[in-house]
Amino acid sequence: MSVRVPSMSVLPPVRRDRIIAQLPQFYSKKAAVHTKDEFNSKVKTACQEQRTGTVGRFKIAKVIVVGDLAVGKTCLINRFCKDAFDKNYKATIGVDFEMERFEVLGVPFSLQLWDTAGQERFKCIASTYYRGAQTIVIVFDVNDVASLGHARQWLEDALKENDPTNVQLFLVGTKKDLSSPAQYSQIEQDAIELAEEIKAEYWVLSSLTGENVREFFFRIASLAFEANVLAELEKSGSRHIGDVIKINSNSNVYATSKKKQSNCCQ
Ligand SMILES: Nc1nc2c(ncn2[C@@H]2O[C@H](COP(=O)(O)OP(=O)(O)OP(=O)(O)O)[C@@H](O)[C@H]2O)c(=O)[nH]1
Ligand SMILES: [Mg+2]
Repeated sequence: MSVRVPSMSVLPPVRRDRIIAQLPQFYSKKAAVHTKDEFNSKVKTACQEQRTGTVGRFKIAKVIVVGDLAVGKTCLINRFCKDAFDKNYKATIGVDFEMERFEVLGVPFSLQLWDTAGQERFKCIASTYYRGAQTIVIVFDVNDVASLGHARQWLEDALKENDPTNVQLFLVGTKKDLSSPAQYSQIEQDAIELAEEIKAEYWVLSSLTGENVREFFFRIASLAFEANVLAELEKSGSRHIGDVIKINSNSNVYATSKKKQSNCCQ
């Protein structure tokens, strides 16, 4: 008996509330991956001209979510993916993952969200799933200074499995709803300082109320998408530079394809 594997073309359309047409803005200017108002112009043009290479066909960005136990990693993912919130704590055992499909500038793009265990005894299993991440989200609880103190260690562990120059980092404070403004502003100062130092983008949110959750994931998806398209353009650009075309098969005349060179990365 043959098994039919569904192709990408039979996937249902992307949900209307997962369509991104504008670059979502950062949370804090002091700690942002970048502070531009719009998507990179090369990326916008490539999307309009459908020159996004593997992005749009089968590109999936892997996102790993790490941090101390009970800081709210699972609740954060569930709020975004299922619009649900569970007030009872159920520790994640090892890892779990969710797929989220988006459409960015008219191009399909997916995030694979890996929810990892914060408990020490499951850390070993969880860390085997860190490899190949394009985005690392380090979560801490804004009501728990120790969880922010451990952020650096989580980052170090996640980077052991990944190329630091090729990942986007986010430092995220959760449970804002439980914090008073005075308490919160103190820890925020420290968090922004750390984010600046490790070159992470800083966010604060609440999975209970949903504040900033959607904005945060839209920002992750957009920045990962932008980086992926730029990498595709760079790849195709470098291929074209060394490209030679045999212009006369009967002679030994070869020429560099000027046309291809001038078409790429515009
Ligand atoms: N008030 C409030 N509680 C939250 C929020 N996010 C999570 N919680 C609670 O914090 C507890 C832990 O949340 P989880 O999401 O399970 O924590 P986790 O980081 O996944 O924990 P591990 O899987 O053990 O690593 C649960 O009781 C949640 O209900 C939030 O934004 N506000
Ligand atoms: Mg969990």
